[in-house]
Amino acid sequence: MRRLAPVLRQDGADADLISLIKTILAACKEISFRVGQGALSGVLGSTLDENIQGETQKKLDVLANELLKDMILESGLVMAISSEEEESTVAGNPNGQFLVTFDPLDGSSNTDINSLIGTIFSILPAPAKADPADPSIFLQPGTAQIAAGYVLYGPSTMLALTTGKGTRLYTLDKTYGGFLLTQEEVAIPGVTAEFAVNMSNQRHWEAPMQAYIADLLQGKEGPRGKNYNMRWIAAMVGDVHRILCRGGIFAYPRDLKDPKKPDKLRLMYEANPIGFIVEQAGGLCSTGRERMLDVAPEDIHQRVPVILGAKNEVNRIVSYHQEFDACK
Ligand code: AFP
Repeated sequence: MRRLAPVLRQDGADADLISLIKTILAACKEISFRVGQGALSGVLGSTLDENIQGETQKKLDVLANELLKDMILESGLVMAISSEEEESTVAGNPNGQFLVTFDPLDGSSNTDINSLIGTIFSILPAPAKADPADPSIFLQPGTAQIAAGYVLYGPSTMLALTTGKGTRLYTLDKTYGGFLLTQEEVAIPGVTAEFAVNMSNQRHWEAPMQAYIADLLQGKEGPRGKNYNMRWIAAMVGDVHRILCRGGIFAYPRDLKDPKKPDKLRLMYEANPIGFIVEQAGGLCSTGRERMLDVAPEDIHQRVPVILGAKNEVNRIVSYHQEFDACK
């Protein structure tokens, strides 16, 4: 089985990018070990603190964030980092050629139930001669990403990674201590019969999403003429990994539950890196109204509606939004 670095070199990644990715993965290996230890290493449960998102921080959120932040900054390769767990960006090497934004532990509500969790990261170019302490250097569209990946902490620890030459899957070989290539080319089928959405929010969704899911739920007696199955892992990395492995559609749509916070998922360190991975695997990622990677960021913790996966389904949901907006 092929190791990560030669595959990245074959994909044209330069030595500094490979070194940065290996640094991020070294932190993820440590996180994987701690997650695997679970209650044995006292990492379960919550702290008494809240993060910038107003969420109670899990001990593993804090541990994962510190590991990634310290190791990435120590590499000297990055001008600054931005994390879900950090209110503002953290300056690094003024001559660093990269910026890294990351969700240190996606699905942290799953930590205490031994379910799937992950780390999501996005690598952007650092603007030349920029001020490392200026958060606006991160406000680049998803199309500017140089690389993106997630590490899934499950029965095995897996990596999905793209540098713009397709999406590949790797598995952590805990004996050798490195990630080995286990799926060269990932291709998401255009059609599917499996969807993932938190149905408990249905009554709060906009009309286009209500209509789309209502069609699916009518099964073969309904307008889609076939039965659909539903899954929800409550960790985006877990639901997206299933889609990379066997197809499907995932949505965390806009809901009007709390008009002040209509969207849940974060653009910079959830939607954009996952969108890059999904597009490079032949799928689509949209807000319902715009290609995710074209969204012009306004804030490092900006939230967006997310619809991704099988091309035909994403295009259908976008068309429902267009019809709805055209009637407004
Ligand atoms: P946490 O990291 O706070 O657990 O949130 C996970 C997440 O951002 C995303 O990974 C899930 O798809 C989604 O939220 C789960 O949201 P619900 O708890 O509303 O189902």
